[in-house]
Amino acid sequence: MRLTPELTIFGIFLILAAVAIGTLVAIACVAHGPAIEQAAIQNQGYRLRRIWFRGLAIVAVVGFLFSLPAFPYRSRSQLASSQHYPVTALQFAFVMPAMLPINTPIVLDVTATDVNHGVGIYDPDGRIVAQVQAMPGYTNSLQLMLKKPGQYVVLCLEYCGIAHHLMRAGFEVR
Ligand SMILES: [Cu+2]
Repeated sequence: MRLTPELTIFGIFLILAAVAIGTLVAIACVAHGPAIEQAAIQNQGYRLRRIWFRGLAIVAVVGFLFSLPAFPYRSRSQLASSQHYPVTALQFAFVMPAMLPINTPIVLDVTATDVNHGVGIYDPDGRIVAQVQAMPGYTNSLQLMLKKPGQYVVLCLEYCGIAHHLMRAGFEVR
């Protein structure tokens, strides 16, 4: 059996679950004695809750401030200067460019002519890099920066009719 990332994560989950269950069983084994009145531990519980809440709030605010510069969406002016490419989904094909530039901020303007479709973009290694819905009467603007050269695959990710499974397109990135 090949060790896939999914199996690795499952293995880590099993180990952590075993540790958590073991800890609870150990606590249950050593913690006996008369029950404590709730009022006696209530204030301590509230105090712990306050500390926990304030700690989480600080972590959230600091994390937000530090991650803000990496915000993945472009500003209005950056969007205007990005290269736009039309993508149209229909039963049962995609109409789109055969080639897209590498390491360039691009925008795919995605729409559909008949029913809802999904546009899933897979890089040359078969990993999904972006997905967006294609809807009739509406244009979704998908911001992208393709960093790997090679042949990309586009698959429909939303069941759209009898030949949905045949909806497959591709483009080259270089
Ligand atoms: Cu489909």
